[in-house]
Amino acid sequence: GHKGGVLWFTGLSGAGKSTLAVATERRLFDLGYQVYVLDGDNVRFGLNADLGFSPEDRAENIRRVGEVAALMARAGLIVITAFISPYRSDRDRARQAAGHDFHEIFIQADVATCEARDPKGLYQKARAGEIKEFTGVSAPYEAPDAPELSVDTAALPVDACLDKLMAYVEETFTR
Ligand code: GGZ
Repeated sequence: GHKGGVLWFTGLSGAGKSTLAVATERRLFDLGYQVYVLDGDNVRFGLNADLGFSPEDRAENIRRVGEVAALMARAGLIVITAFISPYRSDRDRARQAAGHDFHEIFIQADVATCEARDPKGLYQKARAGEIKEFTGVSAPYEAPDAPELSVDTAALPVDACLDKLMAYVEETFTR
């Protein structure tokens, strides 16, 4: 089998984290890898249902996800996390929790591109002031300084992003 590890996706809302996480999970699963995605859909409604989007709550969100991801990786899984995780210090703490098996992957797209996509209409609401502290509009996003991998979804089509991710994973997780 393969070793466990954490693929930590970070990027703006609408950058493509969840789309690429689920597509990568599917491809790896079909190749026989044990893989699981943690994202807002399965964490913010359960484990982290008590948390909002203040800087403190985001820090606690990422702290818990980092600890859970580290446990799952230690159990031998490839864990793909898809959270904005806008603060460098929070991501660094998640890295420390996982030890050597942590891979920071920048799912990169500028605010204008994400805002043009706006699949859930959240940017529009944020601009109208209906959502406060929205990342990229009224809350900060601190881009990674030295991610293990960057995937530019504003410049590349989904298939090319996926190929890049798969190439990285297959060279990283020797079977
Ligand atoms: C950013 C928000 C906010 C605010 C709700 N700021 O595109 P989405 O909808 O599906 O993904 C976003 C998700 C972000 O949750 P995370 O747990 O990834 O954030 S963090 O890592 O910063 O804790 C967005 C939605 O929740 N959303 N309000 N104010 N995104």
